[in-house]
Amino acid sequence: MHQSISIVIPTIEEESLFSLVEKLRQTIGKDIEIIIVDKSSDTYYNRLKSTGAIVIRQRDKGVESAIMQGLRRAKGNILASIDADETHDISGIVDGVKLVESGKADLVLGNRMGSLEQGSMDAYIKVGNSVLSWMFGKLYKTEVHDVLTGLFVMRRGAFDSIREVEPYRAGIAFFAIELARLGYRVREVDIKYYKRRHGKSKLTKSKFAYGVNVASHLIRQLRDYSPLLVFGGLGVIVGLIGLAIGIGVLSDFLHSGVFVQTGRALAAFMLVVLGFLFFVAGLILDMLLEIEKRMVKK
Ligand SMILES: Nc1nc2c(ncn2[C@@H]2O[C@H](COP(=O)(O)OP(=O)(O)O)[C@@H](O)[C@H]2O)c(=O)[nH]1
Ligand SMILES: [Mg+2]
Repeated sequence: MHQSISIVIPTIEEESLFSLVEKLRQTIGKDIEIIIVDKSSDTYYNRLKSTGAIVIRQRDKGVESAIMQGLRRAKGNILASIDADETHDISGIVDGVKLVESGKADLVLGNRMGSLEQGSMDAYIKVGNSVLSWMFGKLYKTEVHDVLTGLFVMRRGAFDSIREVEPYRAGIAFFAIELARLGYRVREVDIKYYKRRHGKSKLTKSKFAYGVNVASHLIRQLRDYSPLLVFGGLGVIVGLIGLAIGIGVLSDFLHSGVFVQTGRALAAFMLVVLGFLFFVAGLILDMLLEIEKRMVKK
């Protein structure tokens, strides 16, 4: 490899980190710069000295902030990050570096979704991740399947344009969103995803809240320029769910001749009304935005 590579590894007491560092050096090269951003006990921190890597002790919280601190310290032309728990296949870094070097991408995400080891990812994370990745894809017109991944490779120039941005809680999606909105090309490479062998997840107390936060950052950007798409789309979805429930209730009534499903009928009615209100909100916001645009032009 002719480019210099820096790899940032965020960790909270991860036992797997030590063998990961060894493997990275064996696979990618002895000369890679490894930066560990650590938020663990003193005992663990002292053990990190044996890795020969640069070690930063994180004072604040959050994996995004940890990775950001590591990247700011990195000297390489190509920057990468990987979780310390040895769940991500390091071949993703090798393939990602190639893609960045070829000039085809500025940020490469490791896509785990096509190759999940049994029991490595809960069903609801799979669904949430797919929905968020779909939203991201629609918003930035790039096909990605795993915005919640823990592996990426990034071009130095791309990072330099976001190095002062304050990280928000969205994991690696934070980097993907910030770069994509500036027009940098986000691509992905397929990787295997393994089950955690040691310890528990450290990321957050509630992955659901975390997912909602990622969604809210994505929606915030959409809302800023396409309220009709966001609210209108939401209105159509909610309205259709209401209609589907309503049709179910109606067909039961027509079959049996007795009307018993008052609760479901009420829910259906409310969803249709809510859908309609969302749609109207979208129209009004869209109109306001149009007026604002016209005023700016004048
Ligand atoms: N330095 C640092 N590392 C973190 C923090 N939160 C998570 N990590 C590390 O980031 C990686 C991903 O976290 P993990 O708990 O595996 O998340 P999950 O795979 O989504 O369950 C692991 O290496 C964690 O040890 C944090 O606040 N600071
Ligand atoms: Mg993990």
